[in-house]
Amino acid sequence: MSRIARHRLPLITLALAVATSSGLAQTKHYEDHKVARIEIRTLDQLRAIESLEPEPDFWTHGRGIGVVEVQFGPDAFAEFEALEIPHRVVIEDVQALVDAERARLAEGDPDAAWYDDFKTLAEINVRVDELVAAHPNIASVATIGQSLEGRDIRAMRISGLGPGAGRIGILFDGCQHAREWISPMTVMYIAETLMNSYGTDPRVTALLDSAEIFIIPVVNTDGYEYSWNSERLWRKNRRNNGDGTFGVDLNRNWGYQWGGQGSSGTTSSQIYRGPSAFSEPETRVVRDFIAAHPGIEAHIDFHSYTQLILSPWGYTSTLPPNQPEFDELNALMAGAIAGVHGMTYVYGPSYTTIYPASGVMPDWVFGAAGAKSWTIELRPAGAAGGGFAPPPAQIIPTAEENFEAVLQLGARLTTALAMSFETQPPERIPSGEDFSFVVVIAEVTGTLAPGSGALRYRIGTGGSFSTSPLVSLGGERYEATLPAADCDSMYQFYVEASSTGGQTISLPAGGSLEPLDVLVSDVAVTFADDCETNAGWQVGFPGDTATTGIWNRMDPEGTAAQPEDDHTPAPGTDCWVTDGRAGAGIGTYDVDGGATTLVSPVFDASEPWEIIGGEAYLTYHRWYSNDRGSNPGTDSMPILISNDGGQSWTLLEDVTENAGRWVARSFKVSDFVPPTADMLVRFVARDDGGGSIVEAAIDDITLEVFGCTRHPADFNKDGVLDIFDFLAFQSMFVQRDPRADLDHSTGVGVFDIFDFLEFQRLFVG
Ligand code: 0X9
Ligand code: ZN
Repeated sequence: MSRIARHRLPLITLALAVATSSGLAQTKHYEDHKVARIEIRTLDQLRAIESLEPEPDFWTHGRGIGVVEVQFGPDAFAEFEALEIPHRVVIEDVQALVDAERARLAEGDPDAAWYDDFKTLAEINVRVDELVAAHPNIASVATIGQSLEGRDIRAMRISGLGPGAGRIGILFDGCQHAREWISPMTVMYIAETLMNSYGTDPRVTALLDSAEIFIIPVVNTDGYEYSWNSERLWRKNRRNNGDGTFGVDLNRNWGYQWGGQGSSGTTSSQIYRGPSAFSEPETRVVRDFIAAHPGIEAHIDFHSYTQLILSPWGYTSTLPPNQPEFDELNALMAGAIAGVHGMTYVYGPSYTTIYPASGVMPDWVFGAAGAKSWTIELRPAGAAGGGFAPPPAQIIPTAEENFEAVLQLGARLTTALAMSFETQPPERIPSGEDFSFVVVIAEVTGTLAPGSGALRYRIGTGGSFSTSPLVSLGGERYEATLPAADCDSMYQFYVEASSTGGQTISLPAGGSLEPLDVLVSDVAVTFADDCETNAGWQVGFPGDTATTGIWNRMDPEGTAAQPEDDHTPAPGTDCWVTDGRAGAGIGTYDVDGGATTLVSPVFDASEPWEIIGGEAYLTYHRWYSNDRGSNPGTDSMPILISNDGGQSWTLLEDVTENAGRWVARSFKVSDFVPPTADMLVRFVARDDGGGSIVEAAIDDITLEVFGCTRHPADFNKDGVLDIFDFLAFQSMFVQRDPRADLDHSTGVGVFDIFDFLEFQRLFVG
């Protein structure tokens, strides 16, 4: 493609633009036309609608069982009503919608921004020229051919200034269908935002430095002009079919499986495929452009409306061999869109997600040109939202959400390497020993540069990062090692790797700007119960009235509300559960008739002698289900903690989360009550709602005290060795405290000079 920008405007478009802005009235084509949303239940119903005279215009081109939106002229609508097919009129007066849009456009608003309303072909061409002129180093435009009536079809190229080798091509086009006015606006916005954000937005910069983006704002230039100047709801190109009808559906004219299901050989049809594949200059021009750019690896054909993301194929329900890849990328784009304004775009293979259509552009681009290709149907979701003529306030949000989709798609397709933790590194690691974890580096589109994998770490939040190389474990697995550090220090770290093409990626993605924190600390476990035996738990508490679902300890029998397995890894089998039997039905052994309480044995949360600066954490694994049955979500499971042997209780959490799996919860005891040696925890499963299914289970309960291991001579536990440790030792010695019985050579419990000598030995160290 020529990189030379062309600023010349075709005279014909200028002339038409003048006609448009002077408010030249269109003929009233749609007087008394309505759009109905119809639920088609049988193919007979469909045939009946299709055979009405004149044939109604399917705004949704899906012709099958399901919901369709159809525009009827007055006579056809009367006949349609006689068919008594369930429907709802969503646009009462199509002509009024078109007139209102036209009046608004004719009036204009001199202060309006460009994306505040739809734009003519001439206005789009001017904007393209201005944009390219403003960004000459990264953007260019070329005329890639002419339409049937001789209008230019133009393509922009946008690419960054980084080293050129190996960049992939990505193509976006709009307006194969004349009336889908929001599609050129969307691709123009994408082009413009890419140009304006290069060098400032790191995501755009990265994309443009590893891809060249091609954008064809209007494929069907004749049809688009015609839609502005004559018939607002024109869809096809302007081919004179020679029989009094006009137009070929360009999106049925592509030469891959041309002529099949979901296209028509009838010239008057809105989905007329043309006399042969690529019979139309518009499809030929774009085909040749794609063929001339073999670097194009991905493409999106923008249409409207119904909010869909459609991957190949259109002509068959057979899935492409790389369907998992399409599944991932479809979901990626839908998620990106939802993240911007919360809009839902349904996604999936074209044929099954909406309907069969043959000779569509993405089938050719994927099947013949070998590039991943999609149709995106933009806003609105239905004709009730304006159909092909949505309120102009929809332009910007539609464009924004689709910009995010193409940006994320582009990032995904240009990523050389992908890095992840095999398991998320812990928040705490032990002191005094190296700590290793496994990083997985996948070569997505690139190759890992040998030796480039590195762990970067520092102690504290300032200063420079040190480097330790990743060690290959074979395949995609690499070992990263943090060197041993003193207790109570905090590490910050991230992992980095580069591709042979020079792309560097970090994990977490922000690298040195958002490193992970890990605290170096020791731990004393003072209570650990895997519930494989009864460690002293008690079932029952004053006020319990439950009649079924009483807590017991067993290997649970799975139901829709109760786990099949305990939490402890094999060979563990048992947990505490609100009657672990499955029973005849889901409601047989669930909790009924009030509360059943499980009370733990006493455990010690006080600071162990060997730990200083200790913080006690209680951890348990819980299962809770209250989202089944006739009255779901009406109950909860309070979990309470006591530090005085059960005299007083404080709420830890009131569980309502129906996770459907084991959930680990950890609590810092001092956030609730001062830790003591007299701790209890109590689980209250109850059915107060009536009719609802309540199931709960508890497993793997631990009390861990995190802190630093005491120096053996630090007898007053203040972290320093001095005379006060000797005094503390001496006073404990005098009290015959077993902890002062440091020497056992003369017998356990014998307090003598040898204990003093041992203290001295430890102190000196
Ligand atoms: O029918 C079309 O060409 C597209 N829909 S539109 O309403 N904009 O006309 C969708 C084509 C998607 N591909 C398949 N359904 N196979
Ligand atoms: Zn379309």
